Amino acid sequence: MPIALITGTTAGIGAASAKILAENGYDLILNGRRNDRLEEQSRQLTNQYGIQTKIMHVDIRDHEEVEKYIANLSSEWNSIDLLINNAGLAAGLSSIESGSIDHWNRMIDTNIKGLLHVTKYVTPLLKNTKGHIVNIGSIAGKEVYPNGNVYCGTKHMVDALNKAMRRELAEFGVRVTSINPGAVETEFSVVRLDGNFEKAKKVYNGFENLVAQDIADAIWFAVSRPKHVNINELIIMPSAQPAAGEVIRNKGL
Ligand code: NDP
Ligand code: 8X3
Repeated sequence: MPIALITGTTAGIGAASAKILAENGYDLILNGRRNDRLEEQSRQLTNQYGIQTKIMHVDIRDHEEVEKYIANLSSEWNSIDLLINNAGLAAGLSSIESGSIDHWNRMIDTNIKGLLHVTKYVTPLLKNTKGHIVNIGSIAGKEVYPNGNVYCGTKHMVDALNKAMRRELAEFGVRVTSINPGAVETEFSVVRLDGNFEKAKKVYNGFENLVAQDIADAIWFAVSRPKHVNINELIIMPSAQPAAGEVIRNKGL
């Protein structure tokens, strides 16, 4: 069975990706900080799809923990075919002058440094299998919008790293893809708005947002192409979101 390591499987896009890969016979290394969710997810996927799962209860911001976890993988688990760099977040929505340093650090440490930590230690394993890296970027890595400043910056970095990885890894037969969504209703806005569920709900009012399954389907499309086909990048938007930060509401779209 092929093996995938997905970061951030306890919610949203990561959880939907874990499900679609399990349906397609992947054994999974499941990552996140909320261990109760990881344990429940592991049980469910194993029972429902008959796959093997392994929990990676590691905060990807901690490079020493990431290194230790990957180095200690047994021979049954270290033959990784697919890495999905999904874990990430937006924190806050404000101008630079009124931005929170704590929010900035969380985004930079997770979206950029966390992704680098996991990629650094998993890449040698992917070279052995001629595997695939899927980086979850964002429309915020292609465009910017007012008050999105640092989040957009981190996702522009993911876009650059995605291109850099492809250039470094093509000669080893490792494919590299980025998937760049617009508004997907997950826990994303609740996290961004510091747990304010009411305000988070309003982000998706008056139009049909994407759901995590839409993105998981796109990931599976990229992953399931034949080996000679590399999907470099996909941008996937709600039909009612023609650009970053611009949504057409209350028109039945
Ligand atoms: P969710 O908040 O629903 O899920 C985020 C996941 O990341 C959770 O499983 C969370 O798990 C995990 N995570 C966060 N920080 C860490 C960490 N330090 N270490 C390990 N895991 C971590 O958001 P989405 O599913 O929407 O987001 C997934 C990715 O998609 C992100 O990179 C996001 O930027 C990107 N994206 C989202 C869009 C959207 O509109 N929703 C659009 C474009 C891109 P836990 O809390 O248990 O650690
Ligand atoms: C999340 C999408 O448009 O909120 O990356 O930045 S957006």
